[in-house]
Amino acid sequence: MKTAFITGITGQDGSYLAELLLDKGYTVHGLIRRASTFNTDRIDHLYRDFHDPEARVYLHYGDLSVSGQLTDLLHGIKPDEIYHLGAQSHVRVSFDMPEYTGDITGLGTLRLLEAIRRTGIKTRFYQASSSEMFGAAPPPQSERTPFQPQSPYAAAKVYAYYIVKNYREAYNLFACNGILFNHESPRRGETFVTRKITRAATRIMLGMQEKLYLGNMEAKRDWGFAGDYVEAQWLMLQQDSPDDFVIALGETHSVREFVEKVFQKLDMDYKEHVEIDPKYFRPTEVDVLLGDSSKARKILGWNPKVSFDRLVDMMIKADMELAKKEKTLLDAGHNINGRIA
Ligand code: NDP
Ligand code: GDR
Repeated sequence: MKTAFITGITGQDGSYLAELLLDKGYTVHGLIRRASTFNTDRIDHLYRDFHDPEARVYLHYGDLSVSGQLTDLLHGIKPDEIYHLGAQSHVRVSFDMPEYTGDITGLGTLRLLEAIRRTGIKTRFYQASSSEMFGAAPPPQSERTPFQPQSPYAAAKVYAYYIVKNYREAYNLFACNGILFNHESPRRGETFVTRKITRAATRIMLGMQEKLYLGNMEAKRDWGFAGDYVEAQWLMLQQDSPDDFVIALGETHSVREFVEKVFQKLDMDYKEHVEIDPKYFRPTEVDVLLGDSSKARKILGWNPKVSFDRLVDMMIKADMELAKKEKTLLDAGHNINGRIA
């Protein structure tokens, strides 16, 4: 039975990956941050009290900013595979918190690599690299496309990408960069644009919200389903030799198209509800992302199952259920958290 260590286990990808690895018989250790509120909603269904003999998920407090503790954790757990998904992952926020983003999203990767080197554990390492690294490079983008990062987040991910390559070459580490294009799901954080749209549209439909405020609606993204993408992460660490792979569905849609589609599916006209708020514009934008994942399809045999249209349906369905629950509570006189992304 293999043991995996996941940073970012409480995030969208971490939760799907933990499910996948548990299904495959792994024992899963995850890094979580101490917070004054619960931050384990996405993995609560996987967790069992550690006194339970069936327990296979173990959570450890820690932070990507603290190297000594990461070293101790890896020394103690000695995982066969490390999936490094933890990051300050919001591009817009990275302009507000560039130093923090550089520290966590960039140096966080180095701290883990150093922990592996110093402890001397034999392990395989997955780095959550991003299509944001391509930035201004014209589409389609593949493993051969030069990076042109357009944000502090993207610059931090470029640093992490190259330090992974360096440790692979310098120390013969089995380390892979998965260059993943945008992937979404009902578990997507509510401040990312797809989820913000499906949350708002379903609430608008049930009369709980009037307007949806967005930024640049002309940006185009290659959106796939997170559940399919974590499978690619696992596949990369099962190969005979380490390599870097682009993971993408291979079609691109604008934010406007996404909004239009969601509202249409709910029989509404988005123009009556959507307004532009410049607050959501970015100082520098990534205009078009369109991934060429032919290498991953050929070498990893990766084959995504969920189409763009089905992804939109999944997200609408889940958010409609959530909105209905909220409405029931509201109608019964309860106060709900009405904070909008
Ligand atoms: P999320 O934002 O949903 O999750 C980020 C995770 O990182 C959370 O578990 C968060 O913990 C954790 N984290 C943040 N800061 C720290 C810290 N200082 N110390 C320890 N943990 C921390 O991201 P996704 O699941 O969407 O993405 C996973 C990874 O993949 C990220 O690295 C992201 O940059 C990258 N990526 C994502 C893509 C996407 O489309 N989703 C595409 C390409 C790359 P907490 O829950 O406590 O906040
Ligand atoms: P992105 O995702 O920046 O691609 O990064 P996000 O959903 O935040 O933005 C996608 C595009 O939509 C435009 N946009 C808005 N975005 C947000 N969040 N909110 C808005 O109101 C809004 N209006 C328009 C943005 O300008 C952008 O062009 C995601 C993250 O998961 C990263 O961690 C990951 O690396 C990349 O995807 C690949």
